[in-house]
Amino acid sequence: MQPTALITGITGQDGHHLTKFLLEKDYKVFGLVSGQREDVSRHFSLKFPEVELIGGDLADFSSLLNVLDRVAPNEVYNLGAISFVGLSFAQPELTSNITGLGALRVLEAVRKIDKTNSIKIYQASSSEMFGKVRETPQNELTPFHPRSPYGVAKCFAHYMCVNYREAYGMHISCGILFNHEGEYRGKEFVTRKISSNVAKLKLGKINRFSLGSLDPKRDWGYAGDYVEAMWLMTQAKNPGDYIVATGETHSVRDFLAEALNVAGLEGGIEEYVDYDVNMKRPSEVDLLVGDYSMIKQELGWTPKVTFKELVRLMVENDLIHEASQ
Ligand code: GDR
Repeated sequence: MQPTALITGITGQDGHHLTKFLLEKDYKVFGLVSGQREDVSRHFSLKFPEVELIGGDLADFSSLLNVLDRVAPNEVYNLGAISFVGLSFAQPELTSNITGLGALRVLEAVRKIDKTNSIKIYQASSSEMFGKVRETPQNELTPFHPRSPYGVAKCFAHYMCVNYREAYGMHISCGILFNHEGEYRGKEFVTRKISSNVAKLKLGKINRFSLGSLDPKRDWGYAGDYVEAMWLMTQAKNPGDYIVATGETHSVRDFLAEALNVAGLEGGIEEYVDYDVNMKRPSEVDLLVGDYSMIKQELGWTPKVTFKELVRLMVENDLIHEASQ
């Protein structure tokens, strides 16, 4: 029988990649979309006409019950969240409600609907939970120390998943995903902000642009690689929590320098980039790098796209995109 998946946050970056991945595996894919974002849904439907989008909201428990009842999925991927760390400082309560309590509502709705305890759940946990890191690299046993309302909300969701797995024997897996980027990344995130502005510089549309601190270091992988890890977790006999990362770390400065290099822009960073104090976060995460040996050993997953390939892919994509605007 054709497997069925329900994806929350389907119109986001990971939703795009996961939808593509599951359609190629012949899944019937359903997506939860909030009614307030009709333009986004329309755009998504043009790209993936075979996917059925259903109105609902992570803030509304009854809508989740209705959607699950109607779809009767084999797998649920909870990717929906307020996902921009910077915004979470300005809207901590909304972030807690959607990113934190939203995950609990999904778990509780599945528990109510799933009489045979057969639905498998993937929860998008985050390296932001490590925050002020206690050890480097971070692994599945590293304690959490979140540094933003977003990180705190993700910790809440993560521990709820662990609790529902232990309390009710549900098949729930959390992927502790480190930063993952690509052509569908929103322009509020630093990698896409860099690739789109570097493309504009190259095309002569702008002369300079602004960024916050160039010092933070992240473990940047390709989102297209990471959705395979999500799927492997839902297929595994036993659920579990896994680090999904590349094992390499690079600063924002490194990403910027490589992007300028790909575009063939010479003269150094200072010639193109100003410092924007508004981008400074009240508390910052300085360095993240993940140890993905557990998922490699247990589920056979490894990242494929390298840092340099990722930067190239994003800059080349934006050069095409910006040229057509
Ligand atoms: P992050 O991603 O917070 O790591 O969370 P983001 O790309 O927003 O920031 C990465 C680092 O770059 C610094 N920075 C800037 N960031 C933005 N957005 N804009 C700037 O101009 C800028 N200048 C410097 C930031 O301060 C930060 O240190 C991402 C999100 O996708 C989360 O949802 C996800 O859980 C984690 O990755 C893993």
